Amino acid sequence: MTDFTTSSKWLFRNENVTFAAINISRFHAYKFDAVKAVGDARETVKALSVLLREAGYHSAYTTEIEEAKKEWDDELERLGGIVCEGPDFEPIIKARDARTIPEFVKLYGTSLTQTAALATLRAIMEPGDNVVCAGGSLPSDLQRVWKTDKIGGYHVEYGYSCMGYEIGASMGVKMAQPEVEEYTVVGDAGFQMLSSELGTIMQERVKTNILVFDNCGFGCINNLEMTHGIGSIATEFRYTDGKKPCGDLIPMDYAKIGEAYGMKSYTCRSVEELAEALKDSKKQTVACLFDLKVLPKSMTDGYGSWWNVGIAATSEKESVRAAAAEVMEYREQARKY
Ligand SMILES: Cc1ncc(C[n+]2csc(CCOP(=O)(O)OP(=O)(O)O)c2C)c(N)n1
Ligand SMILES: [Mg+2]
Repeated sequence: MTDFTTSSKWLFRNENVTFAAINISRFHAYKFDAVKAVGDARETVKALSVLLREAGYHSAYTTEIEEAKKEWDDELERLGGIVCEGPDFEPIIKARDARTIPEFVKLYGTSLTQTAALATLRAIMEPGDNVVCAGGSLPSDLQRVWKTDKIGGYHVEYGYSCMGYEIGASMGVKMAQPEVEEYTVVGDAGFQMLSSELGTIMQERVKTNILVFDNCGFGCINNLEMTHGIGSIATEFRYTDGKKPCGDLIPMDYAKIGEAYGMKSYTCRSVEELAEALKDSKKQTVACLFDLKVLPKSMTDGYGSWWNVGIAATSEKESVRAAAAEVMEYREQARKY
């Protein structure tokens, strides 16, 4: 019952619903005022099934779960198939600087979207391979679109979503399970925070695969400020006019950073290029870096979710005051515990 899963305690509000929680931590089992069972999940489920069978319990659900799953599988297929066809591309996220998409397409000549890149990666990974992630828009996208096939195969730092964690973690995860491939997905800003750990990866001769999602900025923060009435301020990587970063987008070549460390590097501007690069990387014994030119604003969005984000309650901007009033309204609606 984390912040993401519950939309900051706003999602599950039906007063007629009581939660049953199984958790090894008593503290966590209390969440949502649940009827709690403190213990190992598998053992508790086993014990509960015996008790429920004895009590003659029958679930009221028939095909609902299967249907919901089918609907979601269709949605994942749609997300995985989104391709940018040119400067007029209409990405998932609507709140944006009108300059950004045409400028990015011209800068990199790319058709790759974030959702398609994730789907391509997942399809090419072998069962049992590991994925690592921490900050930016990727942890919430992974929570929505990723399918995990083993315990521990999904190593995502949801505690603080600490940017910079990714590259060190890629090395640690690979060292823990050297027999399978490890794939780290990291935003361009997260990568910039601790790319120096690539040196340690090379020093220890650890073969990791690092996929840098270059969308020219702090994508998820830009989304947040634009949907909270602030506008796009200093969250895209743009040249400054000496005061504000309001100029053109700044091109960056992350593949060259990988090469500088002696890694095998790839630049990917389409699903096809990414698929080829991933296949080739499996033959490499040296660590690999993928510079993915992913369209800004092409991450997932919506699905009726809400996130409790702090915002100034007093501001000269009417749009910020309106956004603050809305946050307060949602907080009122959210469950308190
Ligand atoms: C160390 C750290 N500082 C600040 C933040 C707040 N923060 C969350 S996401 C983000 C921007 C991430 O940009 P990027 O890594 O490029 O990912 P994108 O959102 O573009 O996918 C920031 C500044 C954080 N999570 N960790
Ligand atoms: Mg980014």
